[in-house]
Amino acid sequence: MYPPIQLFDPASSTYTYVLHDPATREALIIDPVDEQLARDLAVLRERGLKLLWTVETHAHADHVTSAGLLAEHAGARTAAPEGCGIGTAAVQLKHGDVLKFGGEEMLALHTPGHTAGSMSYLWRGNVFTGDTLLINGCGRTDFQSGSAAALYRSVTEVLFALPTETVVWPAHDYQGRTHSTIGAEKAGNARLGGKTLAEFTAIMDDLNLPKPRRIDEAVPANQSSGLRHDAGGGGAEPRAAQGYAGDVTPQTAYEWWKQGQAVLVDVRTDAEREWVGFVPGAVPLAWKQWPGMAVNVAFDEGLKAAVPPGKKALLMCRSGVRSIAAAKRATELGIEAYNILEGFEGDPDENAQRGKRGGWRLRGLPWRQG
Ligand SMILES: N[C@@H](CCC(=O)N[C@@H](CS)C(=O)NCC(=O)O)C(=O)O
Repeated sequence: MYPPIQLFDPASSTYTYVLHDPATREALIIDPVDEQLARDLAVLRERGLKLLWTVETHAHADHVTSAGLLAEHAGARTAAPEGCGIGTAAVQLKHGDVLKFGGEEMLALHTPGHTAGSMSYLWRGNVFTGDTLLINGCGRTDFQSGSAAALYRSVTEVLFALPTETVVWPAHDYQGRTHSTIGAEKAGNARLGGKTLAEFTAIMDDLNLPKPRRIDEAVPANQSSGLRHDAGGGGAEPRAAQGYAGDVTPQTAYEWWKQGQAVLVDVRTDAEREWVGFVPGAVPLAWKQWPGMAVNVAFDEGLKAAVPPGKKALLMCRSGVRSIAAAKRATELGIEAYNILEGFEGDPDENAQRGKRGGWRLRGLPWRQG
């Protein structure tokens, strides 16, 4: 028996969990936080883990997931509860579904209440309860399709039906506690232990919690796996804090390019350009290349040669994620670099197919194949 790896984001008091199969090193991550992307990639690298899945317990209101970024950087597939409106997740989980990693299996349990789609996940005597059941507490039920009655049923009928020794791993703790057990929560949870539905509803009605600070930004971002394509039509959305000049829509990028202000650099692989299509006149300069998607050692020299002083660089990849890494590198090289939102093909749709959700091609901008 080995425990999950528990990681903490202090800004949102969020716990992220990494589970793995020690034999195959295949892993899964639950509720990753975008600001902790570098830490999580380092954990995976240091432990020699291959990330197969990113999994959400629900669309969070207090922080943004790194699921989309992990899919891009670590090659994971995204999974999320089907009732959470996370249309970009490749797998929409239903109650009873199983996610496999190596010889391990994790079972999805629909536990609505904090949100209508919320799920908990059961793995080897551990239950990851998201915001359904917290240590000596529970998720609030006053927004985002929350329901105190649904949460009461989820906890008392689904989670409390698990063996008492089952270890409870919540999505948050605001007081530094790390885990609990079903037995301890059944006996002592101040909101739910031994309480009737009426008592519980009265407690929840009385909480009067302030709205999470980032709710208006976080929920829509989480419903697209944390990939924020939110730049306004006209100009660039400043992203200086993130290490590059900004994000631009494909249309804005096209205008800047046509006006001669900027050089359009396609950072996809040769194979992507060949098979999916390319923009005539764009500079082909891969950020990463097969095999292994290692960073292209000729990127820096190629970029410096392609972008004359005084011109901006517009970086385009498949969906606007790899191009962020390339834009950061370009900025380090002293170039005013912008990421093109949505990339060439946009995000995957509900069938995990690209090309229907945004992207240079869908926006009707010039491109060719073959
Ligand atoms: N103060 C935090 C939010 C705290 C909060 O509302 N947490 C939610 C989960 S995102 C909750 O369900 N809390 C239950 C509780 O505090 O009892 C923020 O501004 O982000």
